[in-house]
Amino acid sequence: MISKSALADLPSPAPRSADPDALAAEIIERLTYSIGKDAKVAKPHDWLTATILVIRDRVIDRWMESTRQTYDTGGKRVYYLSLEFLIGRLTRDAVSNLGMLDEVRAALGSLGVDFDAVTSLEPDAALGNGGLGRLAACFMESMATVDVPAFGYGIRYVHGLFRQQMSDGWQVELPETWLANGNAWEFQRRESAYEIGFGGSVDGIGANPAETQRCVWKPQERMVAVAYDTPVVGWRAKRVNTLRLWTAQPIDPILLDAFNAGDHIGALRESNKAEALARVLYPADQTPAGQELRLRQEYFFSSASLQDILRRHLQEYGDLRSLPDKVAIQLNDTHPAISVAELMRLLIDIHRFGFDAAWEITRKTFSYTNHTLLPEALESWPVPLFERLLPRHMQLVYAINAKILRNARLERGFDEDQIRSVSLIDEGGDRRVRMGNLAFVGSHSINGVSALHTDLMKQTVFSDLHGLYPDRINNKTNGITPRRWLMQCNPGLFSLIRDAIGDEFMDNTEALSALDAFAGDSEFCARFAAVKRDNKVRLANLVARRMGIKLDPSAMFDIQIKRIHEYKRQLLNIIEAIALYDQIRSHPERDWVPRVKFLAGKAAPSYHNAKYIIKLANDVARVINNDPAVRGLLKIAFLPNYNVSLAEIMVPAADLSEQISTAGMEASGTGNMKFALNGALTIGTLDGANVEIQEHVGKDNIIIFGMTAEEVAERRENGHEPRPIIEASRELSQALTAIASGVFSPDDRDRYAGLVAGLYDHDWFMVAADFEAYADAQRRVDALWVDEEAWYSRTILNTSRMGWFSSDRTIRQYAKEIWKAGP
Ligand code: B1N
Repeated sequence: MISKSALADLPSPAPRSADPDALAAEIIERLTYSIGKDAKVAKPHDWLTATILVIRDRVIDRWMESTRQTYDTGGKRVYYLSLEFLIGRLTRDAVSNLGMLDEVRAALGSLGVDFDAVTSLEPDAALGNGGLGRLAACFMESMATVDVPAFGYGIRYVHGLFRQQMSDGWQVELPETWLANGNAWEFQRRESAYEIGFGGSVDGIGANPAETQRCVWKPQERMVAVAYDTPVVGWRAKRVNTLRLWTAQPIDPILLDAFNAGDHIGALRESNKAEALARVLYPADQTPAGQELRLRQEYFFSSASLQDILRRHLQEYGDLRSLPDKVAIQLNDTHPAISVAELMRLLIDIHRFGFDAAWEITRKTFSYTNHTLLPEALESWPVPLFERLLPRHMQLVYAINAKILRNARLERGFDEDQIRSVSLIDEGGDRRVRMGNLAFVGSHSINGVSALHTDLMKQTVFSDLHGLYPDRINNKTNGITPRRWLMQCNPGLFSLIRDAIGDEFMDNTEALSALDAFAGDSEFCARFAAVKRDNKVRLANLVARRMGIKLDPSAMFDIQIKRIHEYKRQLLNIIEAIALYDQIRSHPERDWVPRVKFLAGKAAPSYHNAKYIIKLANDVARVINNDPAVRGLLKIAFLPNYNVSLAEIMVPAADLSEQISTAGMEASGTGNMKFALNGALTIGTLDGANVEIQEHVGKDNIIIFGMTAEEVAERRENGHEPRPIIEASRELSQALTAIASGVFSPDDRDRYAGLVAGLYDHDWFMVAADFEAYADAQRRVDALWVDEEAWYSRTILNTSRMGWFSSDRTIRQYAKEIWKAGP
């Protein structure tokens, strides 16, 4: 150990330089002394690791400075609890935000190494399913950028989201192994380790033990959460925050007493159980996993994070009463909602607070973001499972519920229906703990992720809770980081914009609005078009290389990329493609606009219909792409293994962005924002953030079609009858007949009978109901495409007017209105 007085005299290293020669020298040094390779025989992955180590030093300088600053100023810290962080690659983002792209490129170039080739070897950190996880990643970057002291807390899954392989057009899931070759961006923190318990029993204390008073929980099973930290660099490296991911370890690598007693296998069983906990991300988007292991994951990372937060607060301030003044905890959906009960437990059982005082601290500290209203996506746990795994938390949930219901009944005059709906326990059928209600009552702020979604939250799922606590629900429309989703993924557009309007937009995305003045400038339109074309050539080359499909970059690139889900209506897109195919063959004399329809996305492994939609896309693509009668006017490509890195190539190459969910079902969407920012026109429904995108870009610069959320609700209410609608549309019935009769599946003619029957029987997602409107909208798109200059002028106005959708804006709103933190 080092004495305190000696600590004060310890020297600090000199900050690292950004000079290319110094960088090159250090890269060689790391190659030699950290990796043990001579530059002459170094492999590309060795260069990548050496480069990361050198960049990392620069990040660490800023990281330590940020930490010091938060300690010195006593600033409030924000903790973002999320079971998912869909980060993608880290290296280029870090270099770019450090402002060292040119220098690092030059340094590697001087050593004969290509920066892009080397950084593309980095595996994606795919610790998330889709929009919710990617939002968490954008928020981490924006919190560092706008100078909010923040920690992200999550799980260090050994296997992130599965790799999707296509086998004869079917999705096959393969394990993803991002850590297989190590991860130079993370630091294990052995000292940040906490015990996590499961099961066992609860003892009261004293003569008349009450659940609301201090108890002793004796878990039957215990494990340890150990922290791994990854630095998150903000724009211009003003601040570097921490993403802290927990891994599970057995209490003792080998339970020594069992081992000594000769039970070697029994001793290692415990260790397997611990390590299983953080092994794999649940691949279900919007469908709660429902398995015990998932609840274990949720509790494990909630408890570890809260213990860490309380330890840090006590060390700094010595008293937990000031917790809400110094700590804001954001619950990313209900996945960490057990935190509400866990903080109560820690305050009451460990830190000896009374129930009411603990409840006040809890509510002031937490806030909760809801990301979906789909009934099947709302998390709830069977009471028996909850009770067995977390007996003390079950008591606290009952105690909280009693308090809430008493208030609702006695002070607010709630009737039995309202009581049933605000209760933390769902009593209909098997009894279940409702995590949404727990998160709601345990938070001072509950936010939706787009204006429409927030309205619907008030009207539907949370209407009675909203009646009970009318000032808690608020809106924070999602955003995306313009660093990754413009500057880095679209360098051509980035420099074109810079040439036109200068640098201000780099620090204030809304300054992009200066581009409005260029929408009528034909020379600028031509340059904008040239950038788009380069991006399309790059994507076409990728498709040729990976799939052997030849694409014409002058065709319209029409792209739908997102998780495969019936409410997102990839099926509507595919059916329209079939109808267009029929039209082209029936009317070869017309001037058809050449199109390539791109689709990509993963299906939850157990989602039957979603997997059939993928197979259908591939079956239809095979038939259309090989039919000489379409003369290449229509091509379809389903790109395998959609992930963040593939999105970074596809988004800048899009002419048309498909955002066609059934109105009322997509909470926000964020892909919609990425495309519009990069100069694609949107074809979409009035759903999620599309509504606000239309308000910003203007009605003439977006193609809206279909039923509104209100109309969908009304139609469902009154009983939707799809059959007459289908029969009234020749195009639609022809397309459906073709699918159902096996035109695209000659090897198995009944393959799609079920999928098509669903449209005739109930059409829950309004595919049939919206088909005509969608097909008409697509022909309007064709008409717009023909006037090339007008098209680009519209796309420029999209780029120009999307600045508001920066996640910097979103984070500033959270910081000011919910967290009361930051500058
Ligand atoms: O969250 C995104 C939104 O932009 C999307 O519209 C929304 O669909 C998405 C359970 C979810 N909502 N719910 C989930 C993910 C995983 C899981 O296990 C639910 N994802 C969303 C960001 O706000």
